[in-house]
Amino acid sequence: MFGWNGRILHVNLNKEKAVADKYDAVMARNFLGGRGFAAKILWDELKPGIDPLSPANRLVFATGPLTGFGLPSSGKMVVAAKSPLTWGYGDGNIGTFASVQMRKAGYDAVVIEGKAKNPMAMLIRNESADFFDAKDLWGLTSSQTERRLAELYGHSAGVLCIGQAGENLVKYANIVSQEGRAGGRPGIGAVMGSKNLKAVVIIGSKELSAANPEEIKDLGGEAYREVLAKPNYVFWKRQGTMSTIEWSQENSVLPTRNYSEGVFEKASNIGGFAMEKIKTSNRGCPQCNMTCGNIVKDSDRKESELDYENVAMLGSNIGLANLKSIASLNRLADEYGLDTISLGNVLGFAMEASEKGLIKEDIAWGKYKAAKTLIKDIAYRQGYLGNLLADGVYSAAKEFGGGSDRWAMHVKGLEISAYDCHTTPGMALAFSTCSVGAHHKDAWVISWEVKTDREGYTTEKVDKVIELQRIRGGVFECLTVCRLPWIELGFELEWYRKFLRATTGVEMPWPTLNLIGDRVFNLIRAFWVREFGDKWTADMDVPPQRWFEEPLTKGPMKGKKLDRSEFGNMLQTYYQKRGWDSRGIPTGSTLLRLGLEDAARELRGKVKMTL
Ligand code: PTT
Ligand code: SF4
Repeated sequence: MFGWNGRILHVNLNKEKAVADKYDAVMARNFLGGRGFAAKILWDELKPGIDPLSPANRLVFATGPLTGFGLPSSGKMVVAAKSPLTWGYGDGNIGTFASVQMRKAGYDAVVIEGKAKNPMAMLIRNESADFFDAKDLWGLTSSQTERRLAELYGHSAGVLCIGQAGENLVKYANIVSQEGRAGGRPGIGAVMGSKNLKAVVIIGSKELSAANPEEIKDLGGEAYREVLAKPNYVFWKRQGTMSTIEWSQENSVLPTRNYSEGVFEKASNIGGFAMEKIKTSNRGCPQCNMTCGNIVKDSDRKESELDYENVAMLGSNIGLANLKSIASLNRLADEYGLDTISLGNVLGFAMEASEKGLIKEDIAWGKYKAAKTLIKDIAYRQGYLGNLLADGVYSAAKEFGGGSDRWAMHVKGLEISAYDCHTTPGMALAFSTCSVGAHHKDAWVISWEVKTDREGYTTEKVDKVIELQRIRGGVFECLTVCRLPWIELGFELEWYRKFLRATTGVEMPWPTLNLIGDRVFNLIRAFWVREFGDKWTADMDVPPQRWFEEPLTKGPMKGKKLDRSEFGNMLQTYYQKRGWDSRGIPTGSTLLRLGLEDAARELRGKVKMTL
């Protein structure tokens, strides 16, 4: 095979052993890489019902056939496991040198099982895998850990590590790399912590084999130049994702005070232009020439990297309007290895519970110091509230009672990303049906939706959600390349087919790529259904009650909310188009059409299936 290394490294932490296994061209062509490989590995290797924080869970790091080549924004990888937050499939996408180094070490994925007896770290260097004591690293923040490891192995070594949140099994702990890139929202960092694994260092020095090395060189050069020439390039370098704050405010979708409103009275204090005034530099992922990490000095005079989601969730969603203070909270999240989206959700949820008198702690909207203390409590699971909030809003609502489940903002247990959907049914559908819970990654339909029939529950919207789930959740997550050149600068999709042909020698027309996207999406759905069995109903795919029950009270969309019955109809149309039954379970013929015979067989033994 060209392009793919054809090897996966299987690590067993109980035995402190690593063995490289080959996989064949059928696996490569059917699942491509990244999310496709992760889904297939987790489906094949996990027994349903296992505790995600037990040694039986698998932690998967997976790259794609473009990773490691000189191609734009291709330095990312998927980190995946059964999620301790949702008990379903979980993954995230992280920009890291570890992706490039893993491919150059000769692997396309690393799969880790078992649990080390004591805190441990691993060094993978080409054919060798060494396990070493990490008691000196345990308890350190992510940046302290990375700096120690860089002293030992050099700055170009790839490092994936956890902070204290992962060690303490906070259910939305993520994995951190390069002091500010973080991935694995559904608690993939907690899975790493449950294995007593503080860090994985990867160093590779092999040449990647490509079908057409000359073509890659030419295409790469041309593509990088094309990115630079895009009209929006200069503005993108200035603000990156931060300009979305102004966009969300203008369109009444900026999450404000636990998603009770879509406009924030002080949005201009925390937007892209405010950020530019305190910005010091740009940082980014490997292989990228449109780096978008906005580095600012925070209120503790330390460096913090700002993105839209981080600022909306730790700013407007908790009623905080001081950008430097938001940056400090964001830095703490990176240091502890806490997902900022879930963190902003639990903080907003606790503030609302405090306001409504459901908890005795006094944490008012916008109180920076209270938020800072609470973040530490969560990361260390200390105190009643810190420990409770470390399990996410779904669990906290059960404890708080008082109808708080109606404003616990999650789908399937994963907290919602930073878009209020009182007035955007299409985006609500995207959140409801995303493969990991409420994440915007599979279908960010909202930008198209607000420009078209904004409040409609149309078939066209259903089609658009599915189209995006195929491209973003499928092609980009399987190739593990960054989707932002396409979305933000209009870098044409056709490039990726050309890249794929040059690296692998395989010509994949769009229908084939879409089929792969559907195969992976359906396998992930089968994973969820296998876990939940007969408890799986269409209610798993429903957005939070707040959006149906409490209209917006401010801004141009004042008085609006979602319509429950229209949403239900739209969801059923989505199921029909996906080839799923009325509970959202793939039919036998859908699974067989996608070549998922295993999944069809196993699900038949678990739930009553439609043929
Ligand atoms: C992603 C989610 C996002 S999406 C953001 S900001 W965004 C948050 N970032 C966090 C952070 O930072 N620190 C932290 N402690 N927690 C964080 N949680 C949140 O995680 C990220 C970029 C961004 S910035 C986005 S949109 C795009 N996401 C991509 C994706 O998912 N797939 C893909 N093929 N390309 C993408 N390109 C963009 O990458 P999750 P990163 Mg991330 C500091 O992890 O779990 O997928 O959730 O990886 O390397 O930091 O790049 O406005
Ligand atoms: Fe990373 Fe941003 Fe570049 Fe994407 S555009 S690869 S997120 S630095």
